[in-house]
Amino acid sequence: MNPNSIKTTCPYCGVGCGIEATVLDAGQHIVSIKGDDQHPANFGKLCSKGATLGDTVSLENRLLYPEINGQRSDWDSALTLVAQRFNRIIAEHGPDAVAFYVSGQLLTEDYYVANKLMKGFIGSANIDTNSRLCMSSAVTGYKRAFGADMVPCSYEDLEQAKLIVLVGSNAAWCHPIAFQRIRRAKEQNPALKVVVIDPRMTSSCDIADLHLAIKPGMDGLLFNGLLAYLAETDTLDQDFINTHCVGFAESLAAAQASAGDFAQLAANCGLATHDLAQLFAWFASTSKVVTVYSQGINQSSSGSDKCNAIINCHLASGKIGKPGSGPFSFTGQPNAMGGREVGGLANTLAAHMDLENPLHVDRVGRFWGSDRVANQQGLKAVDLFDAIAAGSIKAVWIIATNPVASMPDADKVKRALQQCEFVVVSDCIANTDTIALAQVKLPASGWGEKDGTVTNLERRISRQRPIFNPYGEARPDWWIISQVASRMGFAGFAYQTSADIFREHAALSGFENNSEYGKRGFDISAFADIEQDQYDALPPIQWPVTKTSSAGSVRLFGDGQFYTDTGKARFMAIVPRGPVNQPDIDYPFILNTGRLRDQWHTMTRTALAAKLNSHRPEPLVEIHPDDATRLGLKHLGLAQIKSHWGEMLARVDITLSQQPGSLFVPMHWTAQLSSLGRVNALVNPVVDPLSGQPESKQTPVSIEVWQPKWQALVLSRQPLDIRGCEYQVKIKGDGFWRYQLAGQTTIADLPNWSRANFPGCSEEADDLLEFRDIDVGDYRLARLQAQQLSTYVFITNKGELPEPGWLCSLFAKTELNRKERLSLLSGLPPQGEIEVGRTVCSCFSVGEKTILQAIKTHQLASVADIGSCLSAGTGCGSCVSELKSLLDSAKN
Ligand SMILES: Nc1nc2c(c(=O)[nH]1)N[C@H]1C(S)=C(S)[C@@H](COP(=O)(O)OP(=O)(O)OC[C@H]3O[C@@H](n4cnc5c(=O)[nH]c(N)nc54)[C@H](O)[C@@H]3O)O[C@H]1N2
Ligand SMILES: Nc1nc2c(c(=O)[nH]1)N[C@H]1C(S)=C(S)[C@@H](COP(=O)(O)OP(=O)(O)OC[C@H]3O[C@@H](n4cnc5c(=O)[nH]c(N)nc54)[C@H](O)[C@@H]3O)O[C@H]1N2
Ligand code: SF4
Ligand SMILES: [Mo]
Repeated sequence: MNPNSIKTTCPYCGVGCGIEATVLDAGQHIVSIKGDDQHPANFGKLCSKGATLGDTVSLENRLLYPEINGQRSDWDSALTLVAQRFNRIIAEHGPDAVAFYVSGQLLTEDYYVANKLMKGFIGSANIDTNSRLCMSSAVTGYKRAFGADMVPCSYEDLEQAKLIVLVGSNAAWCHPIAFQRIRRAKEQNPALKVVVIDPRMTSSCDIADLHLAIKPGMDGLLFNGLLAYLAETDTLDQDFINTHCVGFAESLAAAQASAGDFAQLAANCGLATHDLAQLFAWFASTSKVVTVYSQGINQSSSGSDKCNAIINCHLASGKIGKPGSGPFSFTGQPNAMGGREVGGLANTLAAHMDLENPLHVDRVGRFWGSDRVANQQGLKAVDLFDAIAAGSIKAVWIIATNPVASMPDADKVKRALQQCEFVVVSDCIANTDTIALAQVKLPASGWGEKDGTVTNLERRISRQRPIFNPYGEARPDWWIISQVASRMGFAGFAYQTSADIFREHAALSGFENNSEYGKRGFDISAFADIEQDQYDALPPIQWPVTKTSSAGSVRLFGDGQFYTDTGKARFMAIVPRGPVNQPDIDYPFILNTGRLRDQWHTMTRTALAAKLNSHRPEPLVEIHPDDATRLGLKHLGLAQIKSHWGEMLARVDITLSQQPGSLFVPMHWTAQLSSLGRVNALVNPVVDPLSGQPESKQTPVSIEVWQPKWQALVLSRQPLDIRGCEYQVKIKGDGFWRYQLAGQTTIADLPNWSRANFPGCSEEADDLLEFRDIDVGDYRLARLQAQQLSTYVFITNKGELPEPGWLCSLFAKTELNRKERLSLLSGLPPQGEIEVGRTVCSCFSVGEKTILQAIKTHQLASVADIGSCLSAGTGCGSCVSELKSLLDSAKN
């Protein structure tokens, strides 16, 4: 390890990869990033997002100073104002008139303090988190089955398993480094089988022996069918069921009643009988099975039941608590797990204690020194924003999440915040859809400045360590919250460092935690007295970590003991339900939403890295070719999608990976980067009655051609403020901005419109190249300054826009030659040069066309050949499945 480098953790997904960061220039915020060879989550590997973190830590877009009503302020005024307004509203309307909406991207220490303030001292449980939208159903599932929210498995189990079922998880894109561990395990042990259950064919199917393109929402039925099959084929683990579980008979009866006969079951799941039979036979006959599940299961109005339907099958076959086995919820955010530990959800208390248990409330009250600890559940996210809309919640503090973009029925959330009496937002970024609505903006320090801990999806606690000093006046979230708490008049928030908070959190986890009081699973009491230097040096470790298990715990429930009243695991009787809103004549398609490989959620940070913006540059809608043909939709044309709740525009991607009747749209675009690309404006606000998690994967929608009168590609060294077009997407490139535009109102005078919209392109400018064919409505304008391209405009009324790869590459050139200047007006590369096409490999910026050309010219036959020729696929490896598809398409 370089002696100047600092070990820290990636701030994106729940895999929790270790990073070694070396600051090259602190003043300019230049840092080199590499994977930490020693970190047990990734052993040195990073995916495209982790590897480009260095491109996201500049001052660009940072919120640097507190603001009140749009004016720069100072910390003292802002903190005092927040404390006073909250106190006043609580005095007038009671503690339930205020709320916090926080995030699984906070550090554990930030989260702990926010929860302590709201539940312990304000005395309301109106603190909910974006984790409600993410894994609250998984929490309900585990709590019902095990009596505690405990993820039983580890990454090691993926390597030891003989069958891995990925259900509702696109791990290849969403948990890339964990997925690569599975890929490697399969390479080393070809007998390891992988099954993907997903209505779409995703990149995760690349290593699958079997892909079950299930009818959307039918997973509960499928796993009920599996339970019935295990009973029928006598492949249950009766000993385990009898000794360690309760409720089996009822659960089996419910499963049998819903499943019906096998042919019927397969038909109801939309699957071929032989495929379903294959999965069932493999599950029944394989001793070591891990079922990995994520948002295709959780984000459902019956998500909790689906989780339990999966867990039931593992309990019934004894496939839990043993190496290579278990129901493994892949949580999404870097610290969703830490949030669960501190009790950051509106229906949990702290350290795995419950709001409705008077003994727990009393215990936490004594520990915190407060007699006003909340003793009933608060409002869950969708209800919480409804209460803001209804005016019963009058002040809200939103921290590290962007609900105007990520909540279902997002326009309603926007309206709720617009009319809310007092909105405070803490963010590290200055421009987000949510912070735009804040009266008070509080600048939080971001990744690279923050200091604390996170817990990854296998219960492993790792340190995030600071590599830079805080920018501007940005401060850690725990500091901001503690300051407000103290100014509200509460004792117990005088923390000096994050280590102070971690110690307290660890002590609470061990407080009255033994058989005399009822043992709680979450216990990190070994750290209750941790010294600052030990905390600073803390190596990654999996909880529980107690005095007797000080090395941490790889796997849970190996002893068959659970955390229910009886110590036995609970089977749940599941009656499967489909999505609440079904397609109808007006909205005949099911809209599925989710993630892309190179963007993180609402793009506030990943879109700062040019490398991450060219894999999928625009909001897109995936549709099956038959549906597209029927509706006259063209590949790369534009489409309007509508639901009962809202509408959007997206670029059409016709693909066989989508099943007929379904559409897929990524969740990422916001109003900051697109005019009409916010998919959550359309998503139904239906929730699971137990967990409150929204059904973000199934909304009935319609789709139709959106025919523009003109389209444009604009490239500019400076960001632009373009008016007067319905479709607009802004994309950051390396040294330039790219705009994809389209409008339905004919522009009467293209040259004048262009000159008015693009700075420096006025009549007088003498450094312009121009081409007009006004009859057909084609117009091009290029501005060269000191031989360099500074602005480029390509407008067409009837034709196609050029692929932008070659044009974008011109911004890296210090001087354009004559051939290039001439080619500018056609938009096509000069003869002899090829258009690189859309980026496939982000690590080495290799485009689709470059790869296809190389396959042809050099007769490349494998991913390894492409790697040695172009380096593509040899970095993070996330593009390997796309390289395989390109090899296949080149063959045909
Ligand atoms: N690149 C990237 N990675 C991320 C994130 C990101 O924003 N970008 N976010 C992180 C977070 S917070 C999370 S929660 C995770 C999410 O990780 P995942 O859950 O793996 O990701 P999603 O794309 O939301 O959805 C997973 C799959 O569920 C499928 N699905 C939809 N409906 C159904 C259904 O009815 N049944 C089944 N079986 N499947 C269905 C979708 O087609 C999709 O492929 O990703 C984490 N990792
Ligand atoms: N349709 C649809 N909607 C979804 C989903 C889906 O699959 N489909 N998935 C859901 C899921 S699983 C999730 S997790 C959510 C995610 O949705 P959000 O949480 O709303 O998305 P992010 O973009 O991650 O928002 C994090 C915000 O915190 C800021 N931030 C980053 N670091 C810090 C920090 O240290 N301190 C502070 N104060 N701010 C910080 C970022 O700039 C950003 O504004 O979206 C949900 N919404
Ligand atoms: S898999 Fe990628 S995004 Fe997830 S923690 Fe690792 S580097 Fe970060
Ligand atoms: Mo998530």
